[in-house]
Amino acid sequence: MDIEDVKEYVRCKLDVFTPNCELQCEEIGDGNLNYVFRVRDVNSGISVIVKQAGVTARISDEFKLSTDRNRIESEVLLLQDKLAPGLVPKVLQYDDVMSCCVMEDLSSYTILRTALTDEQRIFPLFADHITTFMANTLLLSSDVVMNHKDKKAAAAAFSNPELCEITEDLVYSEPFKNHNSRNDVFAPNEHFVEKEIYGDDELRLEAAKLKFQFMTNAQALLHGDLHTGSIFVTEKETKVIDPEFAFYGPMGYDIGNVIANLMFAWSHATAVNARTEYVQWLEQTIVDVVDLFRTKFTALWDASVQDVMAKEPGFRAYYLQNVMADSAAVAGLELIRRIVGLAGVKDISSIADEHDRIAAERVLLTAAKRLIKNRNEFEAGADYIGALKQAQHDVNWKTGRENDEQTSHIDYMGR
Ligand code: SR1
Ligand code: MG
Repeated sequence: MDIEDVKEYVRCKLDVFTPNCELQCEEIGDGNLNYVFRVRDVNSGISVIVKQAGVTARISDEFKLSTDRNRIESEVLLLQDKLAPGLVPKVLQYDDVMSCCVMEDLSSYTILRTALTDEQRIFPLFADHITTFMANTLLLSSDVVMNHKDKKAAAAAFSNPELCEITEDLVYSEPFKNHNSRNDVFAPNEHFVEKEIYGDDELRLEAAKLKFQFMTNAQALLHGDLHTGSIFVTEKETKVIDPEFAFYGPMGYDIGNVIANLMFAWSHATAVNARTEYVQWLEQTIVDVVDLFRTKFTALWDASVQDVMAKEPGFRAYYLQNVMADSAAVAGLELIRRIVGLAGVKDISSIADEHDRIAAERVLLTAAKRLIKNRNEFEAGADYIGALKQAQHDVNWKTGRENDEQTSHIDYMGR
């Protein structure tokens, strides 16, 4: 739909607007896939969001995508609102024919990535909100809690092969091989990526194991793309949006995405010398996301576990340990794919100083490798901060040595 179509559509389809009302409409989408319109009644001030899925991705016709993703997104938002009340926008209606969903307008909120990267704002309740969202939506949609036949029916209803294929390609394959020749590596780090990522056999083997785990472990109904661009915030509230990549997959995929994207914010803040209070809040938020998730997951497990064998002593600890290891690995994969692969993040691309960006990328790639290879060692939130600090130290040490050896500017940039 174009802007005039959207006005006509909501006038006809929505009770909240009268047939003769005066409407304003603008296209506000900044994502990679869809078209997002805000429509407002000039007199009443009432506004809604209309999100429409096209047959190709907004960023490139190369991605041919089923419009069924709009049905999945709408149904998942309705379900998540039951599992984690108040943490997703309200869906007013969705329409299979037009592949569009009408939902609550969150214009008083800010996208978390923008608030962190451009504004360095602190959100004291974010870790609490996002861990409630993840513990509830993941555990309560799993076989641990659900009737197993209902869970299998849900897994079939939310089968999402085309969006999963994007993730299988962009997260789990291309960053390690560049076989489709569409990676987007920052030129001064090309040699570093060739050696440390494409050239690391052990890393590629672990990525292969993780890819098949992503494709086969139908553990819980994931959001599927839970980065800071999929989260709206105010100081008091959090709303998770855009679950069009939702499907039944490993829980760690959502948790690892949240952690990695907070690491991107941390990396940006460090590169631009953000104020200490803000950097400390980001570090504490990474710690809290991991530790609060564990606490909430454990309490919710005890309150809601249904499966007879899942009640065996020791099984909860075994299950959670696997989820935490997957989360660490996915955090590493997300860090690598956003630096090496096709879909970057502005936290990194907006670092203006070339040397700062070179260092920021190398620190995150170094931490990412540790997160993937040593994933079983990441249990508590502090482990993630330890990996970042260790990587910072390793990269500074190597850079210092290169400078001591009077490596030329060009050599250093290209190494
Ligand atoms: C072609 S889509 C590229 C990326 O945008 C989405 O938000 C997902 O993260 C996907 O990988
Ligand atoms: Mg999205």
